[in-house]
Amino acid sequence: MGAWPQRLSDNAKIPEPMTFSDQINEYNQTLVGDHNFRWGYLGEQLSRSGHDVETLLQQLAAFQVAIPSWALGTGGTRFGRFPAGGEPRSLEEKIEDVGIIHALNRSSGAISLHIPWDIPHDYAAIRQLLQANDLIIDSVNSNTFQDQSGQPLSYKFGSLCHTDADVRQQAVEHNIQVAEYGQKLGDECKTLTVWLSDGSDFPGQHHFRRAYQRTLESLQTIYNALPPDWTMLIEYKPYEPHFYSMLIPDWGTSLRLSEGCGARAQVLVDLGHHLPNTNIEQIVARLLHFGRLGGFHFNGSMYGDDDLTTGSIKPFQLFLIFCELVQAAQDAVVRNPPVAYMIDASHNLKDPIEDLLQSVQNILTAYAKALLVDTDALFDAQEANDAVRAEEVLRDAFMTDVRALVAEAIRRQGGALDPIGLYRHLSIRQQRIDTRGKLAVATGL
Ligand SMILES: [Mn+2]
Repeated sequence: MGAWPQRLSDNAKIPEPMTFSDQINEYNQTLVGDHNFRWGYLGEQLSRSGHDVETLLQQLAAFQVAIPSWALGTGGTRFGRFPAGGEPRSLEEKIEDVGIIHALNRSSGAISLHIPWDIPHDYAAIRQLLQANDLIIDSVNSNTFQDQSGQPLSYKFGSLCHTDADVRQQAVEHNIQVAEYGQKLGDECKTLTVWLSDGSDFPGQHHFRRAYQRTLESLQTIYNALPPDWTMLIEYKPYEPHFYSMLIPDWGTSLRLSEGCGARAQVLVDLGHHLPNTNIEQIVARLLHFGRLGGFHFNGSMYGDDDLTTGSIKPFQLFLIFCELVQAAQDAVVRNPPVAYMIDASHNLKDPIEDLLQSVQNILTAYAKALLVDTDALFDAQEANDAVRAEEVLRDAFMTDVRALVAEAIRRQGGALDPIGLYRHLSIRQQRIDTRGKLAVATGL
């Protein structure tokens, strides 16, 4: 059989539609001259200070922050909600949105899934969609802070701490089921995050010690039902939704509960879950020292659990937290498992995708600055009780403008030099509104 005669010359081929990667490259071309100028200067400055620039770029490239499935819709308060339009209506559309974020910044390659807001139906199709978007689902979150329709027993007076053993059993089974959903979503999903809204609103309402003991036993039952390679993260929060006492108000309680479960139970630090001016970096250092820091929920806080953009209010604190993480990673004495990094924010004014892009950019910036700290000089100053010198070492790194370093790390992985700029340039929100509708509202909060 002979070959078909060639009818079309190469020049006459119908042009392929531009891929997203092509669009990123085209956009980067418009910025690369300016970027190269700034990166050339910074790279030289860092090399002269003794940094291995290639190592810094690799460390930044390796850093991934999971995007929560509940943050892709516009947040709100109990007073109102003002959706951006074109919000993802299904898990599939949420994966598409995270896919855009990851394509733009190459640093958001994982999704933290909320059950029951995002229960998968067709597992094979979800796994395929994840793969097509270069994403994984790395963790699942249970929900015993709301009553779902058709749920036999109410969580009004608590879940894992409840006085009624049947309510506790229902909450335990829900957590085990959430982990089972996770197992079907791929081998990368090995983390169950438990945040309890359990607490009391009035003095005398709870028997503190009995409520704690019931919670411990419930958590132990969940922990023992998890696959042996799974981690259970226990999150704490000082107030809200209850305003007199929360069952797990602080890191000490989370730590004690995790120790009571086993080695794969770990503490999760949510930046917004602290009273104003709490020294979070010290908490992080303590947990690292005990080998119990399992996960992070990034957000920004002015007064409480405000869920503002990470790094928007206290960038220096975010940097100090990363200093602890970086120093612990370099310290052979520290026996802490890998930390799961996740965003847990939902701003009520911004386009959620832009908010997430900003958050990741701020996180990478804080991390990059922490990588620049001259730890030898810092430790010397600490040993010599030279408070001024120690602070200057930190400030020297913090005051360095690392934006070109972060941009270069993202660019080398195929991301955009200006992720939000390109997102706006391509009118992606408008495209979402056109396809999903102005009134499309995300499942979840
Ligand atoms: Mn959280």
